[in-house]
Amino acid sequence: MRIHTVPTQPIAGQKPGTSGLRKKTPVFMQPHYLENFVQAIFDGTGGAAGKTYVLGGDGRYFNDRAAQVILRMAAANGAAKVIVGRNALLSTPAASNLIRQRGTDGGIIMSASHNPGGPNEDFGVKFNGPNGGPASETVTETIFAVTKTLTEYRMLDAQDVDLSRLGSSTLGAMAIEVVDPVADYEALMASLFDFDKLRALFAGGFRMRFDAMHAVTGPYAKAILEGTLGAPAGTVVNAEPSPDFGGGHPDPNPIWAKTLMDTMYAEDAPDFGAASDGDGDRNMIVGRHAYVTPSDSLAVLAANATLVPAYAGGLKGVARSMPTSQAVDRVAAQLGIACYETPTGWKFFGNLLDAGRATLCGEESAGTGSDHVREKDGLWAVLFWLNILAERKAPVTQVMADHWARYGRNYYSRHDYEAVDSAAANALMDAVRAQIEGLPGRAVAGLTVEAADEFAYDDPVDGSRSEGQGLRVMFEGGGRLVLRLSGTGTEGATLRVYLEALENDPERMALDPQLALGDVIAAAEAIAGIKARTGRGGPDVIT
Ligand code: G16
Repeated sequence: MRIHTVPTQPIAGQKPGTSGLRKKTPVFMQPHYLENFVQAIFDGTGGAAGKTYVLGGDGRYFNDRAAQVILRMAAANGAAKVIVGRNALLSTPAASNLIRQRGTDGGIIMSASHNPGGPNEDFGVKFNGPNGGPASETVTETIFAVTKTLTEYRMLDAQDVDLSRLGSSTLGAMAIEVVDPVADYEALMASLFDFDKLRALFAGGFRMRFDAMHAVTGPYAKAILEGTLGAPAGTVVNAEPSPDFGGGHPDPNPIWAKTLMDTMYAEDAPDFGAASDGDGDRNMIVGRHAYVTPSDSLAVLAANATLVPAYAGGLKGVARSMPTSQAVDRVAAQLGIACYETPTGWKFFGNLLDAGRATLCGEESAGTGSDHVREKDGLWAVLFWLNILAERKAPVTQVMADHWARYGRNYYSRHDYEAVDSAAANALMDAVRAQIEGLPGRAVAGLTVEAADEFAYDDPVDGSRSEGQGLRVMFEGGGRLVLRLSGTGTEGATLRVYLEALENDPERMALDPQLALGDVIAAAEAIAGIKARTGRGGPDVIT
């Protein structure tokens, strides 16, 4: 088999965002586009020669073709071995686990996460390092720098590899091992949670609905929930991964998982509902008639962690992204453990987990995880909740009511303005940035600003500094407004407005969050002039 050195030119705009490079699929399918980026990954990480990688993706359109290209390029670049999920499928947390378990040099994950898939939707590629986590900003900056000077890439002249059959083969001089995408992940879950208790829970008639949203967690949830834990057949719905996610938007929130919400708010609702996203790292938790926000979910997991075998010895610390509500901070304070505040992006948790400073991490964007892998993990969060419910023998509504009674309630919501004109979105951020210094002490919409800044993070482990990570305004009484532009969108700019209000009055724990947040919403409009600047009457998505 011949190795070709293919001449190419730098392609503009290959800058990885919050989590890898995400673009419209037709962009990724342009000549040289994928190839340039993959070569930049290899070159930007010291070359592929002699290295072992994990490869898999969420099964979206172009996943299968991209996998063959990446394998041929890995072989041409001298990689020793690639471990691939069957049919090039691996959920993001399962890939993270394989990278760690097999002690590989990293992995390439093909996914645009919760973004829709299909010939005209989104595709993405990201590199995870040897610790199993998304590459740090330093590494992604190096990869981006390489894309700007690239003049050639290497490609092996070879037929497609049969990725449907488990086992070992070779591609040129490179070894390929096709593995069951579920097996190692399930073994990991069994080592963390009390599977006997969970089997007993389902045997006792506990009813659950898991919506896999036609995405990658279908096979995982079927195998673990219905297969191993004995939940009745039909517990997992939309379980067959499809290249366009059944035409849906595989983002587990009350808007995109509306059918699940309808089921969970019906008269005869099951006891517990959950969903996961395109690549299986996000989760949504909903009890009977009780949606749990991701921020509250993180706080509940932290407060109840010692009920779960893996965390019975207590937590070393917790971490949340800056826009995530401060509910977990209150738990950490009572537990007497550290609570870290990081920029948005799972990559920022890696150092804290590696250094043993944090055990649990979470984000408002429906991600929760722990030191068992270096990615957020959707099904893990679901099993964590099930383990807590099995121990506490209480419905989700009760768990939440008890939690708020003890710690107070951080009402929370995120308003998204999608596909906004980029210049208008940047002008809005600039306008707020210009006000920041003068805000403290000012009264806005009935609230008094206590502090305001542009968030910057100094990593306590490696000393690196990340600036420009969102504008935040803190109000007296614990309320907060955060504004930032998304780093995962593929069209224009997405403005995210994060809203939070603290309530300690036991009589006011069951308000409609949008009402409870009324003052903060009004303050956001007064400070940022969102309607005028975006030309929108209101947010596109409220979660
Ligand atoms: C990615 C990152 C998350 C981040 C989320 C939202 O999630 O892994 O850490 O919170 O994007 O980012 P943004 O607000 O910039 O759109 P995923 O699930 O898309 O990989």
